[in-house]
Amino acid sequence: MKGATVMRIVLPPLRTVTFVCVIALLSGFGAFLLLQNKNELATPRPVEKATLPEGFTATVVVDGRWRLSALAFLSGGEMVYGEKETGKVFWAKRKDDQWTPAPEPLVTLADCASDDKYCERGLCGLTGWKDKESGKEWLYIYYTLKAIGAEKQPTKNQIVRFPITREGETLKAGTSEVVIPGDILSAGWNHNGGGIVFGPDGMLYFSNGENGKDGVATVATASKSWEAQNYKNLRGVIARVSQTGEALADNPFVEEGAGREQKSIFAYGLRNTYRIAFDPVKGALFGTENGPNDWDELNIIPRGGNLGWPLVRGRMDDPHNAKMKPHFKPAPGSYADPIDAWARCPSVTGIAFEPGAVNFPAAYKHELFVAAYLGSIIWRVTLDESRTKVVSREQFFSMPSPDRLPGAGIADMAFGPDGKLYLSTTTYDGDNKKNDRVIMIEWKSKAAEEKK
Ligand SMILES: [Ca+2]
Repeated sequence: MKGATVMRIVLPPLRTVTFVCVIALLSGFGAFLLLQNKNELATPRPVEKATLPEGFTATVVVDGRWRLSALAFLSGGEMVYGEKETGKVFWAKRKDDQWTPAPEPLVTLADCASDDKYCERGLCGLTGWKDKESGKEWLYIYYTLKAIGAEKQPTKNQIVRFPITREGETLKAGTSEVVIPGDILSAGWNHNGGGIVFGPDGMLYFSNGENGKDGVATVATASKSWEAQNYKNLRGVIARVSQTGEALADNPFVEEGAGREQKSIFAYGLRNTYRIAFDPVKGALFGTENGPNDWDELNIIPRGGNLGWPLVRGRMDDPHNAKMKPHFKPAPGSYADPIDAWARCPSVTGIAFEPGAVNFPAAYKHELFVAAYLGSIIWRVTLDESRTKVVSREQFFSMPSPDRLPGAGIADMAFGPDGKLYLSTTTYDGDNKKNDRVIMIEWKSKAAEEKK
């Protein structure tokens, strides 16, 4: 995600509370605050003033959580959602068309970096995976470890997995195993990635940012960002590993003498790819990419690809890149331009493909959705037949105050097995630490139509 100027909007506590209350009362939403403790708002309830195409609705289905940085679904249809700083992963079950959140967390990461001064560190990503042969299921978590030993601040991200079992209607998580150890995912305070998904090949893909501070490097002024152009370490990359974290022999940078990190890399040249998703139609890997203050990107991430950071922002042929190009000599065929870019960064976060008109209308079948933190926007992206070019990008959803609380935005987004689109929010001010929620977007018309 973006740097401190965007992420850390700090207001004095009194001013924050006053601002929230004024907005709430002006909008008519104040009745909720007057009738109920603000930490215990009723769910489900409609999202006030959400902007959506006709026939769609947005409903708060989980509330009272804090900084929900990650959201995913398990094979039984359960929703799991993780809090960035507490390291807690909660879960909810859908029954009789209602989501019921379990009161106790499924997992608590006791060693998760837990202070908000760590900015983009903490619980960064979640995904579920079920082995079809053994029937075993796992929850994978990408997170930052607390400072270890003499360290003054956390410096290590790791990936672990927990075996998942079911007892009646209750989910249980067993003892965790380390999949990717922290010593090869060194963390800076920002650009910690956290995109984590299984591919159609059954392999684990994850994104790590370059852990560098903002800034555009040239050869002459090489900065930490330059590490994104170094495919010998896992900074500024997409990695591809086995279910248990081993580098794969058919990865693009495997060569004699290469270390584990290089052998794990699938693509490089990335600043901070926050989320990744596979196209269900053609199987290509897509990712959102956070630019510094300009040029957020939507990328197709090819095997062995160089995505250009820090030497190219947005498209290579854009005039602002002219001074960078003389230094940039990617290997033939390796460089990949973004398929879409935002000149002014909205801080793109979540990315999800519609699973096949399960709940959404037929016109939305396999459409791509991209979310942004700023303004809580979701765009509908239509691809051409080859699925490699953007035909159109139109705003699908936005959420103003009061449901967009001060400093709150969309952190993650996923389609559920019910074909509905779910998003989680992360608040960067507010002192009650219970502002965040999961919102469900569904097409009501389909249910009404089917009843006819
Ligand atoms: Ca790029």
